[in-house]
Amino acid sequence: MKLTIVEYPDKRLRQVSKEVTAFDKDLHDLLDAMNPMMINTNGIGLAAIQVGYAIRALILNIPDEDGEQPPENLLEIINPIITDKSGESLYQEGCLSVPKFYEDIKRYEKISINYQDRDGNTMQLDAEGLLAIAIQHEMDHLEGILFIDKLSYAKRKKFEKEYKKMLKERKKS
Ligand code: QAP
Ligand code: CO
Repeated sequence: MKLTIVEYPDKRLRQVSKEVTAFDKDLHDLLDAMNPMMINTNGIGLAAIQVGYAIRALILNIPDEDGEQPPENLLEIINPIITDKSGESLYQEGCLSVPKFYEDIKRYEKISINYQDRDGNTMQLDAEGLLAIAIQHEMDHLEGILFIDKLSYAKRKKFEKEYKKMLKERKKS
């Protein structure tokens, strides 16, 4: 299964992803292909829509103290729902679908989610810190929302200008 990252301003990123109902080999193959894609591109989180599949599935692997992302730390989250949230935190986010741009974004500090694993088992997770931030970022992708949508009008305008320039420069090489 060969995957490529869908990049802004591709309209596919605006789709609302559909609930996963079949926990079958197709789902497992997709998840198995998303993991190396995320690791090899220096990602910590990846939603299925970022590789063109509009289903409510995402993966995360938050680097440990040594900056490592061992496979046993991989989280596969299907059909997540936030059941509780509290606090506020600011973190400089990026996104594999918006390369080379980073900006401070406000998120909940702590969240609780219900979700399903790759076999459809119901799971519960309490998250804080970078994991909580990353889950919220990836869950936004399921609704077609990007972190740049949360910028002030002035910062968004600056982003659009810089990003267009970056794409143009990239096309030359
Ligand atoms: C989302 O983002 C996230 O621009 C995951 O050139 C980010 O993995 C959640 C990346 C921060 C919480 C905090 C971005 C790699 C990776 C780039 C990513 C790039 C190469 C972004
Ligand atoms: Co993203």
